[in-house]
Amino acid sequence: MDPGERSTEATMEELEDLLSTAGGEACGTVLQARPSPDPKSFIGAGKLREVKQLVEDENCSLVVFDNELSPSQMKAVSDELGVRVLDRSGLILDIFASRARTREGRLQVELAQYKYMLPRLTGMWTHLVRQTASGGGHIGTRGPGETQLETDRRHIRRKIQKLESELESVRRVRGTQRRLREKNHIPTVALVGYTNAGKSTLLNAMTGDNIQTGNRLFDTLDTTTRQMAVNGNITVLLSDTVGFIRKLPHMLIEAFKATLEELCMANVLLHVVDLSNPDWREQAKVVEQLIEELGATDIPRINVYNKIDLCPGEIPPIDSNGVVVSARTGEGLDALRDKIAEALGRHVRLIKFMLPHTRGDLLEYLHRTCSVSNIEYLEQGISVTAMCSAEAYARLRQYAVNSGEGMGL
Ligand SMILES: Nc1nc2c(ncn2[C@@H]2O[C@H](COP(=O)(O)OP(=O)(O)OP(=O)(O)O)[C@@H](O)[C@H]2O)c(=O)[nH]1
Ligand SMILES: [Mg+2]
Repeated sequence: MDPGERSTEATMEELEDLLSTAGGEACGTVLQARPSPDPKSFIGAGKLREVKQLVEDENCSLVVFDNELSPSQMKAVSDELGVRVLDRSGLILDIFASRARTREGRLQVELAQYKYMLPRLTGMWTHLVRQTASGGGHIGTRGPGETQLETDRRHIRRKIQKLESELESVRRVRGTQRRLREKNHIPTVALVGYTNAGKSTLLNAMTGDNIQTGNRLFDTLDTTTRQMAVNGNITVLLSDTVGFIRKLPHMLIEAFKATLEELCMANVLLHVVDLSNPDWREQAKVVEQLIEELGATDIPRINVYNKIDLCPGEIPPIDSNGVVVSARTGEGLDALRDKIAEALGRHVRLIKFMLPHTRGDLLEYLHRTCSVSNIEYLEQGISVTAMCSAEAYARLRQYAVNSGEGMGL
């Protein structure tokens, strides 16, 4: 088994957190070490009996597997245990479904759910048949045969297509908004990180905003973008997005790809790490892998080691790209702003120009390529303040009042 897929005490603890996030309560945990999964029942007949005993003793109504089971394994296990069986992906999908707020978020989750359901259809039908048969003397009635199953498959495929095209049109709108932002040349900084690392809390602390945060997994599903003043010279857009987790179901990554692609458009990534979690190194690795999968490795990155207020004693050595902060107490946030300014400063800078009245063409150029924040028509010329790219600065340098030093020119 891929080491990333292996269950450990840490992943089981996380599974319990996921379960309570979904509104359940764990009544027992079974961990098993075996070289490879049993093709039929995943855990093997002996272990299955042990789980069945636990289910009966504790009167459990649901069994959740930390690993992904094949549809037939899921059915075999559920038949044997006589209770509902979910795997980690199914549980995460369930949480996402309860959290999605925006139209795009809801469409994305629904799409992922249908994709998850499609190969599992056979098992679900049999389940249904068994229930009706035992529930009310319908013996002899014909169950849904292959024809029914095929109709349902077709139905779900059509539903998937419909969702995909609805998503497409929602995204076109967002694409327009993004192009508008690009046109205005406002640099963007995106927060990424493991779920519960403190991304939304950090966004609130940096922008004075009040978006929802919470000590539960997957609190944020939709992208939120806010303006943030990095310093007197630079204003950026800071965006918060869905958190990552180990073994994130693939259909969710696929469904959320467009939301996540926003990350690839950012000028700087802030990777938020929860330093108070004993498992933070592993979590950071998972995030690194997903950043790679999304093709965002080339974007300058700052590692933000958060929740330092919860870490008594010595701080572990961190990389030179890193900064230690507490989104709760505000400690280290100035240092973080400096780091962001440093990372961005090579690309954009707020410059004040004094243009001759005769150079309306340059004013037009600034409007077209930069974000202009202030214009005053004075006797000695037109005073313009704009967020400039190195290119724009180079072109209008002779009229600049302040310097664009350090922009790599
Ligand atoms: N003590 C302490 N708690 C923090 C800090 N930053 C965040 N938290 C808490 O950690 C929990 C998670 O914070 P969020 O900001 O919701 O985390 P997130 O990364 O946005 O999580 P998801 O949206 O679920 O991915 C909340 O209970 C916060 O109050 C910090 O610096 N110190
Ligand atoms: Mg959040």
